[in-house]
Parts: sequence; C-alpha cells; structure tokens
Amino acid sequence: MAEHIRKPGVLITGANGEMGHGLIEQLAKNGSMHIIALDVRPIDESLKKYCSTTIVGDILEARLLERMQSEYEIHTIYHLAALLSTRAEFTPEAAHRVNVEGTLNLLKIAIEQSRWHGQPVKFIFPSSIAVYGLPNKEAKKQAGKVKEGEWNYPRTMYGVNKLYCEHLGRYYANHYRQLAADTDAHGVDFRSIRFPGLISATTVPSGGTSDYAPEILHAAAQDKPYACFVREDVRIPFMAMPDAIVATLKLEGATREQLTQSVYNITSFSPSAGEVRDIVRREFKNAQTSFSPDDKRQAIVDSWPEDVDDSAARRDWGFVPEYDLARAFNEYLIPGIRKRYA
Ligand code: AKB
Repeated sequence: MAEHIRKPGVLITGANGEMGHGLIEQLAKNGSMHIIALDVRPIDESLKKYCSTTIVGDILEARLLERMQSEYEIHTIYHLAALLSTRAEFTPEAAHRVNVEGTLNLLKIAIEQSRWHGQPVKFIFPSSIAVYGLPNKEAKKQAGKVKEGEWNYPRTMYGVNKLYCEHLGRYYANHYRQLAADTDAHGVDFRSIRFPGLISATTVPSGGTSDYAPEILHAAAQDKPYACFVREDVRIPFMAMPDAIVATLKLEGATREQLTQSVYNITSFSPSAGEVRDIVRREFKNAQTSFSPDDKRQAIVDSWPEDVDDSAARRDWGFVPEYDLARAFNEYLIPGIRKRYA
C-alpha cells in the first residue's frame, strides 16, 4: 500500500532562507522525522547533511507538488518560503503568486496528506508584524503594545499576503468545504506566529524592510561603511534568531488544547535604529554607520508597531524569549558574528 512506500517526514519550504538554516539544524538535533527541504535555489552544502531529501523547485510548480504528494508522507509543514516586504513591492503580482498561491498549494498538500495517513498535518506558518498598518507616527507612538486583532491594515503587499494567508490557514483548519457531505474536519492543524524583525549572527537577510538592523551589525563586523535607510529614532520589535527557532518548535509542540487562537504575536526587544548603531559601535570601534533615510522604505517601517502584545503566546504555549537586547548582542550576536567574519 502507498502508505508503506512513502517516507514519513517534515517538509520545510524556503529551506535555504535565514530561518530555514536554524530550523533544519534544530530539527535534526531533535532527531525528529525525515527532513524534506525544498527551495528554489540549491540547498546549501552545510544543510544537506541534516536533510533526508533536498528538492530544488518552485512551490508554484504543479508537477513538483504532485510528485511530492506521491513520494512522501508529510506530517508537519513549515512553510517558510515567501517574498519579503521590500522585494514584494517591486513585483507585487509575483509576490501574490508566491506568498498566497504558494501557501494555498501547500495547504492543499496538507489536506491531501492528512486524507492519506489519517492524521491532521501540522501547518506552521511564519507571519509578520507587516500585517499591522499604523496610519502615522502619532498613532504608532500611541498604540503601545499592539494586540493580534488591532491595526490589521497592512501597507505592503507582503503584509496583505501574510494577513490573508493567516485567514486561509484558519479556514482550512476549521471550515474547509464546510457544506460538503464528506467534510475533512481538522485535516490541517494551522498554527502561525507573527514574527518581529529577526537578527541572526550567521546569515544576512535579503529583501526585507527590517533588514536595516542586521545590516548595521554585519557591515560593522566586516569594516564596511553602511548607510542606514531609516531614521535613527525609528523603533520596531526584533528578536534573536535562536529565540525565533525555539518559539517555532514550541508552538509546533503545543497540544491542540493549549491553543486558543491560530495566530500569535511574539517579541523580545524594540531598540531604535540609533540604539542598534550605538551597541554595534561599542563593539566595533571603526563602525561607519550613517543614516540616510529612504522615505518610501521609512514609511513602511513607520507603519509597523513599536511593540506587540505577546501575552497570548506566553499564556497558551509558554513563550518566553531567552535573549533580551543586552543578552542578544553580548552572548549571541557579537560573539557569533566575530567568529563568522574572523
Ligand atoms: C521584512 O522586513 O519583510 C520581514 C518581516 C518584518 O517580516 N523581515
């Protein structure tokens, strides 16, 4: 029977991205199921040893998805593939295809897979603070810690896509084909985290708008001048990559009963761009960071909240970040980045 031929595993899309790197290493350490890594670019050599299968392909390719459907028995999907907020503004329609149609394709795989093996497929979806849209700087200042249901008026295509996909996931989990005689109740167990900007010591982001913080750090560590594209005083939430990975796995590991909502805010610290520059300059004395705001990218960051309320994640599944601002830089980012560029 087909079930006996297909290999059980966890599928990671966008495996080559910043989060994919950390997640795959951690999943391999935890020794869970076979790791099936999918990306449009060939998977980095450093990751291959952790994966049972690496696939180069596009989540929009029907033939590839059909092949995956027939070859693997998938129990969990970490759907990380996306075009981020800055890149998406250059090609909004392409972003819609990748971010929305791609997600729909993966949700269909999840439904189909659960039919075959008879268990719900966990669908872990990284969403973003980009789903929020504050209309102006005054509103942003006054908003304080924004809750999941507030200010859901994204300014970017990426934010629009993420917000819609959160709803798609909720629909697939709770109401899919609700009028059919053979409804597939609970075929997909959809769980999503709205991530703040992420900072990693080992990888450099690309295509995002929160990228300025990691860029300040990575440029300083390489002795390169860096002109920051936002104002010194701008503030949004950030998190060190290891906390993002731990949170993802923690949400995946929570029991269904623990979860009272499908989408959760999480955060660690909210430094201004100037504060990031100051911390980095203390460590890298020759850092050449200047500020040269790009009005359009600045407007995107101005529409994102200064802080988010993550009390639901703390209450429901015990989210607690290990790294506050000082620890993130002193114990993770600075030592990690010195090693990386040594
Ligand atoms: C981006 O800047 O687009 C992402 C995000 C905040 O989701 N890093």
